[in-house]
Amino acid sequence: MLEISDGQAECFATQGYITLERLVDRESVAGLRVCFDKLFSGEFDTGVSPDEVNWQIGSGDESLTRQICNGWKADRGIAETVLREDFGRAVAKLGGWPGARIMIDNVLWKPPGARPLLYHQDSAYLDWYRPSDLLSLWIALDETSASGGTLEFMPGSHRWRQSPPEGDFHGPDDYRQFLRQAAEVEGVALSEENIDYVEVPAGGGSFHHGWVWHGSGYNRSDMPRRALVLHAMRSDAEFNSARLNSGTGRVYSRYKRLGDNVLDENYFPILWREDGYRTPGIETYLTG
Ligand SMILES: O=C(O)CCC(=O)C(=O)O
Repeated sequence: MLEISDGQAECFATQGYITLERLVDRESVAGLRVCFDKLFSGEFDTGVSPDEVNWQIGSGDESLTRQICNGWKADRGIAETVLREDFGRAVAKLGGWPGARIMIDNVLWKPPGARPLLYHQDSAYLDWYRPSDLLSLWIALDETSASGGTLEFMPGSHRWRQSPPEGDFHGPDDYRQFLRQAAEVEGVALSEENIDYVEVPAGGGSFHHGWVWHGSGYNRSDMPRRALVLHAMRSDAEFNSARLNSGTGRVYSRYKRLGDNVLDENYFPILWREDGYRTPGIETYLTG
């Protein structure tokens, strides 16, 4: 069971992220790696396809980071981790929220030699729901290092101006281009010493704020860099009907109900809420 201390919550509020050495145990890491193999081979156990399948064995560009979004709908092994109640509680504590629900998951696999992922602020893509707050839990399934293209953060940048999304997310030539621009606007002299790398054993990882600048570089190691990400929103969030086609809303507004703005719990289940509520269908789903 993950517990977030007050000290960790303070650190999160200051930096916009925290790093933890252990989020899931060794057995879960091994199980999740098998789920990754299956998902990228097109084996979807539940019969439901993930919402975004950006890479498959045989057709995917080998120089890019492999990505699938909402692997939890296709694979109960992924669901067991990203729908964990204690993860929902931890996110809610860090965000000061009444509860947390899953927005989407990301299944990410950066093989040796693969290109970077662009520095960005997650929340810039997310005004299709409101409050549009986001908090993410990034779980490493391999030991991570700066040279292996691990996740990196600009500390304190969640307090910077909010920038609109720009550029290619996958494999840009200059992955820090927009971070540099944002730093200049803030009057911050950016150097390598400013950057904080998430260097953790397999099973460790980080939590980050929706507005913190982050990205990741080339994988110059001979090891894969796999990560499972839970992107969570507030339990009381709703669709923003004026912005349904903005950012990733182009994909996820398909789950909007006809008559209201409620985020349906079948697609955005509540992991934890302060009054003890958790979407009942989660347990039914996990037991198959
Ligand atoms: O794993 C990465 O390199 C990027 C992940 C990311 O952008 C995120 O979790 O928000």
